[in-house]
Amino acid sequence: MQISQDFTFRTSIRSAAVALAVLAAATPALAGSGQPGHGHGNMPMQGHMMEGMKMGGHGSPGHHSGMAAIGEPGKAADVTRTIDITMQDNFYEPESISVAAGETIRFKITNKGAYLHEFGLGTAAMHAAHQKQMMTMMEHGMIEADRINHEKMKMDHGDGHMMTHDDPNSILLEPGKSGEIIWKFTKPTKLEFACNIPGHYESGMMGKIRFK
Ligand SMILES: [Cu+2]
Repeated sequence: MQISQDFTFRTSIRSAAVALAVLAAATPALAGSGQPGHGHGNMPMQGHMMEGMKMGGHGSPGHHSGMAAIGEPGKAADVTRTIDITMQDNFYEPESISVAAGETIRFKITNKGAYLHEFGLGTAAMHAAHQKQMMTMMEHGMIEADRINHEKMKMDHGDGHMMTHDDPNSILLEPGKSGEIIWKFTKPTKLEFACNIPGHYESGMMGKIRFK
C-alpha cells in the first residue's frame, strides 16, 4: 500500500490541467485572457474536473511522483513547536514563518476575520490549482463568503463523485473558529501557506515558509 509522502492537493494539478484544456478547447477566446480567481462563472463542469474535487483521502490513486514533496501529516507526539496563526480579511499574522527540515509543527489557526478563510500548505503551483477548485466549490454553493455549506458539501455533484475539502495539509475555518494542523516538514522545498478562496490569495492572503 502506498502511503503518500508528498501530501499535496494531489488531484488538483490534474484537474486544473483538464479544466484548462477544456477551457482552451471550448472557448479559445477565454484561454489566456482569463483573470485568475475572477468571473469564471461559466466554466464548464466536466466529469474529470469533478473527480479532481476529491482532494483528500489517504492512498488515493492520484499520486504524482514528480511533484515536490511538501512533507506529511505529523504525529502529535512528535510536535516540537507550536505556531499560532491568525487569519484576518485578507491576510495572515504572522506574514511568514521559518521551519527546519524534519521538524513537526502544530499550527493553531484562528479565523478572526468576517469571512471564511483557509490555511493551506503547498507550493505556489499547488495553490494555483487549488484556487480553481475553490472557485468551483463557490460556484456550487459549497462554500459561501462567510460559511461552509455542509449540506451542499455532502451532495453528489452530478457524476457520482463527491466534492470535499478534507486535505490533511489544509483547513477551512469560518469566522470565529479555530483549528489545527500538525505537519512534518521533511525537506527544504519552496512552500507557501495560503488561502485559496476566490480573490483572497490575489489580495495577499499568503505567506512564505522559509527553511532554516
Ligand atoms: Cu481567505
